[in-house]
Amino acid sequence: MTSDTIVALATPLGVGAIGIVRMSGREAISIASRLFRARSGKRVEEFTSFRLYLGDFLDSVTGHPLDEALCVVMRAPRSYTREDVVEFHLHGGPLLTRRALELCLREGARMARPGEFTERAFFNGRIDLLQAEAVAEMVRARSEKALQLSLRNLKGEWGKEIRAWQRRLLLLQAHIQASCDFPDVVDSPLEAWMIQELSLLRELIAKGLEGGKRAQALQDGFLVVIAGKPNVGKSSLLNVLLGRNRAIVTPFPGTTRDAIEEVILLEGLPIRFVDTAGIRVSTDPVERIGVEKAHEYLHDADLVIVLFDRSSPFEEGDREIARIVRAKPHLVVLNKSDLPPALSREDIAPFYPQEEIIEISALTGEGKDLLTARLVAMLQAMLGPEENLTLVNARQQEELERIVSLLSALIHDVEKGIPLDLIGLQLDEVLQAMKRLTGENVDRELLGIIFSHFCLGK
Ligand SMILES: Nc1nc2c(ncn2[C@@H]2O[C@H](COP(=O)(O)OP(=O)(O)OP(=O)(O)O)[C@@H](O)[C@H]2O)c(=O)[nH]1
Ligand SMILES: [Mg+2]
Repeated sequence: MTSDTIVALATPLGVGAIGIVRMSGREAISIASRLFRARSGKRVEEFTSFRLYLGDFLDSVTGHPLDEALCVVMRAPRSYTREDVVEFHLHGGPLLTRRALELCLREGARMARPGEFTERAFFNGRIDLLQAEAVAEMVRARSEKALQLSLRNLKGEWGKEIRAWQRRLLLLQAHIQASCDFPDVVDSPLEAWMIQELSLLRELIAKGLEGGKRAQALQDGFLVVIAGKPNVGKSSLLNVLLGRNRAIVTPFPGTTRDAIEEVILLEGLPIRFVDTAGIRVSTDPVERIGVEKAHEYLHDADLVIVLFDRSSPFEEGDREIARIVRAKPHLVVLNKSDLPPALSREDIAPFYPQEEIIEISALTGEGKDLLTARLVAMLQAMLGPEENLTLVNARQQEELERIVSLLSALIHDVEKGIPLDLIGLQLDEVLQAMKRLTGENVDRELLGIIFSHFCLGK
């Protein structure tokens, strides 16, 4: 163990029931022994690993106790970082925990960088890069489903799958090597089998990638955009869906100018609902920016709720909306069902042949349950069967995409009859990409970027 000793708050800075200060590294135990006096009289150096001791956290400057606290030692290599780790559990006040942190620094620890504990766990071989990334995913999980998926990755399931692909590639490589070295001994032609094997692998990886992209919605939330011309009740609908008055509602068209985004869970699915400015041609510069933003959101949306006002006649503004949204997954909704109708289903039907049209009243809440049920059903369908879902973050997706295209090129070259020694080199490239994926072979700079996205103290 050659690393210096790092320290950070493991709990958020603020008022809490407890605040945890965590240290890891060579000096962790000796620093702790200068800062903690156990009630039992036992020295920190003698603490049993993983056992909590009650005592006083000492202010080493004044010599007085700072707080009554618990201390736990987790000795290397059986700790999160595989180094000696010490945690102090203090009463959770921001002043108190900050002071405790300062005292650790004063005694020789240094402030940890974001994600540095997990980084050490990775460098010391306790977890692979996929597991380290799962920790970050877990912390930012927005739904229970995402939590379950990140736990699977943390337990190494995803890594296992990738390593199984790796092994198949290594086997191929061994065969290529053998037939290059002993062309006379290896008799059966390798090419047909190789093409079959590579195609199968490409299919498996592409499937994993596709599932990963779908699963990402469970982490980031499905982007559901409410769109319509001004005054149809978009903001009212957002408020009804959220169950609280989030957006300003007035009888004046052009009320909402900025996009308003809120995340809620429906049947366990995280949804980012966005209320947008009513789409129209406006001379007001602020509203114009709002309308532009609405278009951007429409472009990015996973699903659009196209909203019409049933109480006012169908006109050009509505036609415009219908034209814009048709290409996206959408739900057609007629609002203000509590008022006498001025717009008929026949007006809208030509734009949405064969589609269900849902009627609601954002004022009374009538029809809301049907709308949310349809919405959830559509999002579930987009998500697909949950058993093939794996959480694949952006970095991993990028690497997998590269692997798929390398495999395609490789298959093509084998088919063309390119000499096997060259094929072997290409295969090597695929294996390198696999190693970057799991972190077996990844450059320091990239690792720095990955871990810097972690929260402090993680
Ligand atoms: N009677 C009735 N009035 C509604 C209903 N939904 C909305 N309204 C009214 O319609 C007006 C416009 O509602 P908003 O929710 O502000 O409409 P909007 O689409 O967000 O409008 P902009 O932000 O201007 O684009 C307000 O006076 C609402 O009270 C409804 O279901 N029934
Ligand atoms: Mg509005």
